[in-house]
Amino acid sequence: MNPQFIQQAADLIRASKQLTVLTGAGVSKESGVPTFRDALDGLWAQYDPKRLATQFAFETDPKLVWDFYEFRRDLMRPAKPNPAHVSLAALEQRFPTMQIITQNIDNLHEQAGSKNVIRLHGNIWANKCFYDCQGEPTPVDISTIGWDRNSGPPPCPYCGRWVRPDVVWFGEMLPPDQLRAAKEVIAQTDVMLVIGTSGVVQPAADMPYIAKYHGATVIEFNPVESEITPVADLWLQAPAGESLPRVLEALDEHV
Ligand code: BV8
Repeated sequence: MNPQFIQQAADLIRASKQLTVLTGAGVSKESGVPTFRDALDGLWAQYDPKRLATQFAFETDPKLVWDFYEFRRDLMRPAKPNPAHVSLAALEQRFPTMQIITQNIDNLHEQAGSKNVIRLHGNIWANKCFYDCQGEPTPVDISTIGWDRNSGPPPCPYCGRWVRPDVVWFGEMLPPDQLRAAKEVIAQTDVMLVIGTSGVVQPAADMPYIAKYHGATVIEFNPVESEITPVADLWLQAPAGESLPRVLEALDEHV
């Protein structure tokens, strides 16, 4: 990776007034969490996650979709924040107004110590009543429910109907409060880091373009070209777990 790009990224971040970070599945890759584009193995290799992560799939086969999320929870459970998550938490220490906007549902930014995290697509560790029977959302703590875990989703303790993961499925609206918070900070952003996203899923994928429209400088951290690369002012073509720590070192060199 070009050391000049590291220095340029550090200089842009150092001079930033509102530093905003958009992350996708790639930031958790080095924690051992497969991205959406990674072929899943075993039983799930035959399924397209985009077709399973929908209300229709859940209503059609609640056990299949519930087991898909249990499979991913089992994959994510041992995952620990990697140097990319840790670097972002350290960056927030230096830039207190820094805001992370994440597409991820694995909670690894929070585990690394990041405080300002907007979660666009929910949290795989949380569950809710499929019908939000007590109001939107109706959170459900499944640790308090005794049910046959081989039978698919547990029954809602309030209405007895399905419980589902508290994540945003394809075709569902994003949580309005999270989307509003993201739009507000993007309008004030002068430097946006875009880390580990293919830039396909809307409306997250539009966010770097909107930031650019508002005059922001966009720095992409991704080993592979993405839908965001065309709008990036700087592209650090390396795994984020390698490039982000080097940018922080370069930041410290000129303190
Ligand atoms: C909505 C939670 C209103 C569930 C997820 C406009 C145009 C076209 C389509 C649409 C549109 N508006 C809405 C849509 C439909 C849809 C959509 O975008 N479809 C896509 C497929 C075209 N969007 C929606 O439905 C959204 N809702 O807009 O509501 C509406 C509704 C209907 C119709 C119109 C409007 C809801 C989207 C949320 C879906 N839920 N997650 C779950 O996880 O199970 S999205 C899910 O997939 C992830 O959260 C993530 O966001 C996405 C995968 O994207 P990435 O994070 O980018 O991951 P990916 O694997 O793709 O890429 C990883 C990248 O990392 C790669 O580039 C790789 O090179 C890089 N990488 C790898 N290793 C590293 C690395 N980078 C750095 N370091 C490394 N080491």
